[in-house]
Amino acid sequence: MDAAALGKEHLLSMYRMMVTIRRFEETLRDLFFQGQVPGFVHVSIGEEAVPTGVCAALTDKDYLTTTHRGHGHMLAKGGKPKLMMAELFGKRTGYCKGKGGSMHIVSYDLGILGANGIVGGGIPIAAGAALASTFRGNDAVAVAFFGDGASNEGTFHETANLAGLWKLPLLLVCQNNGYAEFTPTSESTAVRDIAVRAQGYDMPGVIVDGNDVLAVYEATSAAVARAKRGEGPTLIEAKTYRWEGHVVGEQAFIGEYRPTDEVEAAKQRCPIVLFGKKMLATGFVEQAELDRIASEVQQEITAAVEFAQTSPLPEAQEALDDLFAE
Ligand SMILES: Cc1ncc(C[n+]2csc(CCOP(=O)(O)OP(=O)(O)O)c2C)c(N)n1
Ligand SMILES: [Mg+2]
Repeated sequence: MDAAALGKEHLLSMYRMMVTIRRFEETLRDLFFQGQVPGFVHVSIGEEAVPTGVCAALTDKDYLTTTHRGHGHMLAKGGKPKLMMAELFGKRTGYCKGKGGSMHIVSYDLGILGANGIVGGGIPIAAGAALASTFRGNDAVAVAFFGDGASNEGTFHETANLAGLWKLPLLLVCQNNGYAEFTPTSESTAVRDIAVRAQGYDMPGVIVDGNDVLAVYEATSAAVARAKRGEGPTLIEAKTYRWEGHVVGEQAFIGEYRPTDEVEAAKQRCPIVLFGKKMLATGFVEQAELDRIASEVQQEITAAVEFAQTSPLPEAQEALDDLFAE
């Protein structure tokens, strides 16, 4: 895709989002090691172009579901770093009053129908939102983000079948980072390209470079347009790589299971660096502007951490509030 055609503001907002996701997760990882963050933390460092490119093609009224590795999707759909950080700290100022945490964060106002600790659990939920959108006739699309591992779950195949049959306005976005926990995709998945699975469900299957934010944006825009024309779902496989472990702190119990040169090669294709270079090449973005964005993002993340650290924990008597529908 021609970067210049998108316009400077749009390009810079995507750059800012990728840097925000990177700084948010690097900071979160460091705070986890300091013992400040409860529970498990799964970061998506190296995968930032996928949530950024997809969500740049969505509107406020569109929906998404995400996974245990969902901070990037939340931020890219409009999540505020300070409300997210507070949630991850278990504080009552967070998105779910501190009761959701990293893997169960939700914001209905933003169209975020939930992160999900159950692999593949969010996929049928997004299909439900897409079906509701057809009943309401409100032109909204739903996106299910999931991993390569989740594409082997029944929830993926059952949802893809109904979505293809009913022509739902659904985007199935498989963020293929090469591993499910500690198992390489090649040892768990019968097909080399997950996108080919679309053929079985009467929808297009698109492979995209998941480290190229503009390529992700372009593929998503085409899938959104198709969905809005009533032509049904699209499976997008964004090939990327996770730089860090499956879960922060895993080195203590699992050790290294990936070849060092594989990880290093992936780091040479940093989506933020690649996009920065592409923008500089257009000639209307200066390095100083990119530096300014990085420093503004750093300030925002620092403020988010302070907000989280100084916010109160929920009271014990609130433990059962908001858990059951009226
Ligand atoms: C139904 C279910 N099975 C197994 C697990 C354990 N588990 C958590 S994450 C994960 C790997 C998921 O891999 P993938 O879908 O590729 O996502 P990634 O972690 O790479 O982002 C597994 C097996 C789980 N949480 N839920
Ligand atoms: Mg994976």
